[in-house]
Parts: sequence; C-alpha cells; structure tokens
Amino acid sequence: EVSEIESYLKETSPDKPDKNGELYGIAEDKNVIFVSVESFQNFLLDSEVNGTETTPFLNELKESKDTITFENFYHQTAQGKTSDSEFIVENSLYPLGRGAVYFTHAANEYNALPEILNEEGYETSVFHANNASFWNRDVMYDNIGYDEFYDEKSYEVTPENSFGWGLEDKAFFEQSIKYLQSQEKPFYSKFITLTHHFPFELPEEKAHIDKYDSNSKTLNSYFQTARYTDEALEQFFQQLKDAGLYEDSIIILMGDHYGISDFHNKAMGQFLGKEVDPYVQTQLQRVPFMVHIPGYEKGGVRDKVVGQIDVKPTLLHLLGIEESGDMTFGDNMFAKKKKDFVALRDGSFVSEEYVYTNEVCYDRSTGEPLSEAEAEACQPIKEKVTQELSYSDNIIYGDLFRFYDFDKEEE
Ligand code: GP9
Ligand code: MN
Repeated sequence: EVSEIESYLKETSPDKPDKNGELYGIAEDKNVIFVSVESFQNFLLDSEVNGTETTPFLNELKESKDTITFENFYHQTAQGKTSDSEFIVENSLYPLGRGAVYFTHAANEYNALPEILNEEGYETSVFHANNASFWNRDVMYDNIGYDEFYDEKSYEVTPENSFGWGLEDKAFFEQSIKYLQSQEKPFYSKFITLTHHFPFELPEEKAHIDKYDSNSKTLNSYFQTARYTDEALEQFFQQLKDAGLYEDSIIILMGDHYGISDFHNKAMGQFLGKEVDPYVQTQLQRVPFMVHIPGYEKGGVRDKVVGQIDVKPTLLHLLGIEESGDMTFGDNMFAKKKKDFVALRDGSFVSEEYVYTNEVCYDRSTGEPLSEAEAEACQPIKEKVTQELSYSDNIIYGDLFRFYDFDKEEE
C-alpha cells in the first residue's frame, strides 16, 4: 500500500520539490521561531469591540512588508485539538477522526519536521508551560526528535503570573528568552501559548478591551484574552530584538484551532452580522498563518486556499531543504501547482471555487448552495478528500512508514 500512496502523492503534488520556485531557500540557515497561538481564529484580526481594535499588534504585523500572511488558511484538527495541530504541522499527515494520534500512535515511525531539521544541523525545541505529559507530549516529542522540551518545570509559576490554565503568556515568553539564547544556531523552536484558551478568563486589571455583549459568555470574553495574547506577542518580538535573536530568525505565527464552537452560533452571528450557516461555519475554521521574515520587504496578504497540512512542506521550502523522498499530504504554499483543496477532518473541504460541508456544495465566492447539476463539480474533489483521509489513516493505523525509505531518492 505504501507505494500506492506514494504514487497518489506524486500525482497530486507535481511541483515537489520546487527548487526553482518562489522563495525557495529564502530562510536558509536562519533560526525558525514557530508560535502556535492557542484558539486563535481569523475573525479576530481587524475586529473591534466598542471601537477598540482587538489585535493591534497582529494587524500591524499583517501589514508589515516583512510578513507574508495567508488569509485563507484552515486548521484541520479534530478531537486532539492542540496536539492534532502539532501533529499535522510536524508530519503533513491528517489527524485521526477519533482520539488523538499523540496518545494512540506516539510510538509510530514518522519522518517529522524536528527529525529532518536535526539531520540538517538544527537544534530543535518546544516551549510550553504545561505539564509535560499533557497530550502525551513528552513521549511523542522524544519519538519525533525534539532535543529539548521546556515544560512547566522550566518556568517560575507564581499566583501573580498565572491564571486560567497556568502561566500567563507574557511571563511565558519573558522567561523563555534565556533558554532560547542558549540554543545552538540554527535552531527550530516551537512556542505554544496558553492564556487564550477556553473559558477565556482574564483578571480584570489585565483586560485592555471591553467584553463583547451577547448571550455567549465565552464569545464575550474571547476578545479580551485574544487582546492579551496580542500584547504578549508584541512583547515577544521586542524581547527577541533585545536579545539579538530577531535578525537571524524567521517567525511563524499560526492559530492552532477554533476557540468558538458552533454552540455559540447565535452570538457569533450577532457579531458577524449574518447568520452562521454551515458555509459560514466552515469559513470560521480559518486561523492566522503569518510568515515574518525580517528584512524581506516584499510581503503581503495572499488569498490562496491553504491549511495546516501545508506547513511542513512550506517550511522546508523556505529553509531550502530538499526532501524529494518525503511523503506529505500538503504542498509548499508557494508552489505554482498546488493541490486544489484543503480537506477538513470531517470530510468537508474548501477549494478555490467551492466550499463543501454537510453534503452541500457551496459557491465559495457567494456562499450560496449550488443547484444539483452544478453541485456535481464537488464530487471529484470529494472523492479525492475521502481517498486522502483514508490513506493518511492507513499510514497511522498500520504504522506504514516502518516500510518506507525516506532517503532512497537521495542515495
Ligand atoms: C494544553 C494546551 C491546550 O497543554 O496545549 O490544549 P487544547 O485543549 O487546546 O488541546
Ligand atoms: Mn489548543
């Protein structure tokens, strides 16, 4: 079966690897600072509550010439939430439909990003101020090759600097800098934030934006913790500059998954000024994805449909690491001939032209359901999505990478 999957992937991603493509190797030998931003959805960007911007720093970053922003970037997580998001990014495989791969298949053979980067001479680390065994991270991280995991125990957590899930993001970043400085260069470091997590609670004196006013307590406070994390990120950028780590690094910001579930559709509809139907609900699965390259100066907002599955190939492309024998379901986001759809774990998908969910095919540009005849256009994509998800599942359930030689074409 592995060779069948291999041929499928070759056929669906003809541009891989893309050595002469746009931005190949632009970040060669640079450090990579990857920030997984908890529960952060796209609609927060450019939003306002009572006339105050929710995310002034991220809005400014998005407009910066040194940032490439993908405004149609989808999370593809399922029950494994943050851990699914990590899994997709590290492997360019889909998470499972049930359970969390981080728990159920932590001992599998993978060809994960940290392993690849280790071989290329990077020091690799994760920073996250929670218990190391949460989501079975300690076990999985060992397996996929992270050199260091700075967990809760690496931080000074006091009643003053913690609330909700634990250490607050501002203290988290501040206390991380010294560890980051000790990394051997080039390094790949992943930061996972925590403050902007359900139930989105924040001590009043730390809130710098009003609560929203709706029937959803969750949505109302969502803006306050988002604003807090926006401030924490702003401070982090400054701390990186002060520590002399900024210039030689690229910084990637990504939302891990939604924070507002469909349970809050009424309040969400009030905020958006339109009913949250399944089309809108699918579009709400967009999360920020920004690539910040200091000194780049040619950034901008791109509208291509992309997802978490594309992050690994994209990063390797930017770093100029050719992986001709890799098996990834995603594509480098800068490829000319990119796969034409992003599959969500429940079988929904988004292509440049269509949004398909709950067995309805919508015109992506208008949000209108298509007629039965027109809806036929979704069928071939739907079949590919089903095929792809099942190939990925088979790799995980059968631990199929045990039988695959990732280096074969380079020999
Ligand atoms: C826990 C944090 C949150 O360590 O990553 O996990 P989530 O509940 O979002 O999956
Ligand atoms: Mn999360």
